[in-house]
Amino acid sequence: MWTARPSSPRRREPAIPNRNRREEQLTEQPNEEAWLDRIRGLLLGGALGDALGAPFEGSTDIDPRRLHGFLESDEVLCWTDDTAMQLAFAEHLADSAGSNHVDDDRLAGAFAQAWQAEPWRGYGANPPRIFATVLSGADWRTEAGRSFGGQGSLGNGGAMRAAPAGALPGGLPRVAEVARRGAAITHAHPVGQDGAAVVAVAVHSGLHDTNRGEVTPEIVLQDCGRAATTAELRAAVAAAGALLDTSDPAEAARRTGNGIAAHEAVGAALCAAARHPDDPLTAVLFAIRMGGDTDTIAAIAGSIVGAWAGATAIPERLVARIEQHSRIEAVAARLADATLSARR
Ligand code: R7I
Ligand code: MG
Ligand code: MG
Repeated sequence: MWTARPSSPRRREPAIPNRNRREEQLTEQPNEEAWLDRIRGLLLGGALGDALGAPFEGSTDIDPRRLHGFLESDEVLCWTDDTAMQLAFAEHLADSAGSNHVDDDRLAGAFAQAWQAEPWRGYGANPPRIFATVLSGADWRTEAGRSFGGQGSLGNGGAMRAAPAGALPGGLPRVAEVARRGAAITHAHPVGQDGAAVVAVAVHSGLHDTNRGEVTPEIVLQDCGRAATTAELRAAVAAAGALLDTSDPAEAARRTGNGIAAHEAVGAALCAAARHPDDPLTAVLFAIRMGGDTDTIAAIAGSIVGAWAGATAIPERLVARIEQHSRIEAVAARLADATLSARR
């Protein structure tokens, strides 16, 4: 995304562009080849983080030897609900990017069908109930609003699938809005939706670094902070920004949290991404070593840095190990094509 950070990172004074320059950066027409590489990075980086993190989900103390052994093995990298939902969202956006219109009922149907086809992917407690409502033809909006005593879910399930919205044209507010709508199908709580908006904005902000090196993690975090509408997500973005020089994942996790709530997982993922903006694998490994909801934190970090740095920054031997990597490549090609065409 930008020129490599030194191995022992130093705090840099960010060169924050003025608002007009930032608008210009975000609307510049990307190069076709670089765009495809970044969209491939978005989806493959997310699947990589999900699959590498999955065996450690819920652990507080990550054994580095076990993580290293898994990384060096030949095992297929099997992903979970995070990637299943991300792919369903990406496919929907690829189909609708041209019209720049998201049909909430059709999207709800796509999520529900992906769950019905593979209910064993490790879904959270609440979404399957809402997906069953969708499939029965009943009102899923009411069902989503009923969750958790009528406040809706603030889990990270909306955020974990939001990254593809970052590829859409139309600017940061549009991207944030689509991500919120994608989350709202299962997550009626404002924090659940705000987590999704912040993830999509992080992707969008870094994807548009057409003159590589101009957009720093500080600028991305500033865009994220502007997009956040809840105190929880504003605090999560600020926590990630304060941890740019922290090399200890456990210490970082103590500051951001690493739980299943959207603001904790998103804060942790932003921290890992901002620490390693040029290297999706290192960002993913940092995220896993933060512990807690490891598949989700690493999936979000992998999507963000994958989008910033491109798939060419992910080791090929790992891409080859990702379950259904050819299908993921095909979805990426469709999303890249649709989002680029929609800009013309
Ligand atoms: O958010 P969601 O889709 O779960 C995603 C997680 C990721 O880690 C995936 O990898 C997968 O393992 O699941 O599912 P939800 O059931 O909506 O939310 C997840 C959990 O967050 C719930 O089961 C609750 O424990 C908790 N939670 C809440 N707790 C109290 N009050 C969510 N919302 C609330 C709340 O409002
Ligand atoms: Mg999962
Ligand atoms: Mg998880």
